Amino acid sequence: MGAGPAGLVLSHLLYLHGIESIVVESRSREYVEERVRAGVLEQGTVDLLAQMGVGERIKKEGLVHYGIELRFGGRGHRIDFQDLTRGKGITIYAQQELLKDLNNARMATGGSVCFEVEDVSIHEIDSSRPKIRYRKDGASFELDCDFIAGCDGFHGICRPSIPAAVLTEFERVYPFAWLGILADAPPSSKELVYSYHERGFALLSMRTAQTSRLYLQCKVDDEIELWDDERIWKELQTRLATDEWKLTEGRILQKGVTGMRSFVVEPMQCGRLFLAGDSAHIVPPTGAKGLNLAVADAWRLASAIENFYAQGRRDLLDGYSNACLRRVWRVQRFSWWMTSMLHRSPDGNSFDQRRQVAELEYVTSSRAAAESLAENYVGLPLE
Ligand code: FAS
Ligand code: PHB
Repeated sequence: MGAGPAGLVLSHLLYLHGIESIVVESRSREYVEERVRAGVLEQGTVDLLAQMGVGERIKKEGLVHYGIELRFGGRGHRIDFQDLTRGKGITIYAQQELLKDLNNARMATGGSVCFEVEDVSIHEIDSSRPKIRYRKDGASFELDCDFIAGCDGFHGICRPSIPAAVLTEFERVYPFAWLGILADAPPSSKELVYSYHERGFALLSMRTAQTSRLYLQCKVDDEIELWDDERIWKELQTRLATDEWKLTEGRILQKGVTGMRSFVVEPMQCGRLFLAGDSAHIVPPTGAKGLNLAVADAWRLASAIENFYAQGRRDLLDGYSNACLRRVWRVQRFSWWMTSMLHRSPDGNSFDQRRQVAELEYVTSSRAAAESLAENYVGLPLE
C-alpha cells in the first residue's frame, strides 16, 4: 500500500528476490513524482539503491557532500564528515527524482503499480490470506495476499486498520513549524547550512546547482498566505547572515508550511500486515531522516519476506518490528536532538538559549561530540 519511497523500494527489492508484489497508490503518478519533499540521502541509502540498480541518475546528478555547516553567533563551523566518519558523506537528490527512478525501474521490470485507486480497504490481516480491496476506473478489485506492507504514510489506512488495543503511540508535537521554499537561485553555499538565530532556525539546502531549497522556523499555525516573497527572503537573509557572506535570492517556485512532530507506533506489525516508513513513524525533518528511515524499513521487510519464501523462516518476520524499532528510536533521538538544539521554542527561556549555545559550542569544539553528530547524520549502518 503506497507508492512512496517505502512502497517502491520494497516492491523492487522483492522483485530482485524473485517475489511478486502489487503496489496500490491513491494518487496519480504525476502527483507523487511532483510533490516536493525530502532531499538528503544517507550513504547507506545511496549504496542500497546502487545495489538495486536504481543508482545511475543519483550518481550522475546527485550532489555528494562531505560536511555541513552549523552557524551561530554570526559565524559558521563546518562538521567534516569525511574526517569524522572515515570517508562517508550524504547525497543531495530530490525525493521526487528518486520516485521517478523507482517507478521507471518497476515499469521496466514488469512491476505492477496501480495509481489513482479509490476506496481502498484491507481485511483479514490475522489470517494467512489477508486481502486488499479497492476500486479503479469504476471496477472493483480484490487482492488475495500472503502479506500486506503498509507503506501508505502517516495519513494512510493501514495503521488505523490495526486494533487500537494492539498499538501504543508515542508522540511529541513541536510548538513551531517549517516554512519551506524552492527557489530558482544558485545555492549560496556548497554545503548545507543549519543556522541558530534569536529570531528562529533557518536552513540553507539545495536540489541542484541552480535550485535552492531553504527553510525557516515559523509559528505552528502560521499561514503561507502571510509570507510574501519579500518577507521570506528578508527573514532568511537575517537568520543566515554572517559578516562576509550574502544569500543569493531568486524566483520562488514553491512554498509551504509543514508542521513538525516525532511519532512512533509500536508494534510495527499485526498478523500479516507490516508497517514501513511514515505509516509507523514520523521524525522532525531537522535530521533529514524521514525518507532514509522508510528505505531502511523496506530493506528489512524485503529481507524477512525473502527468508520466509526461500527458507521457510518466520523468525525475521516475527522479529521485524523489534529490529526496525531499534533503529527508529535511535533516529528519533538524533532528530529530536538536532531539533531541540537549533530551534528557539516559544516556551523556552534564557536558560534554554544559553544551553543551546553551549551545545553548539560543544559540538563544534569537541571531536567526540562532532563524531556523534556526523555518524548519525551520514546514517547508521543497515544491519
Ligand atoms: P509517503 O508518505 O512518502 O508515501 C505514502 C504513499 O501512500 C503516498 O504516495 C500516498 O499517496 C499513498 N497513500 C496514502 N493513503 C493511501 C491509501 N489509502 N491507499 C493507497 N495509497 C495511499 N523527509 C526528509 O528526510 N527530509 C525532508 O526534508 C522532508 N520533507 C518533508 C516535507 C513534507 C511536506 C512531508 C509531508 C514530508 C517530508 N519528509 C522529509 C518526510 C518524507 O520524505 C517521508 O519521510 C517519506 O516520504 C516517507 O516515505 P513513505 O513512508 O513511503 O511515505
Ligand atoms: C532538504 O533539502 O529538503 C533538507 C535538507 C536537510 C534537512 C531537511 C531538509 O535537515
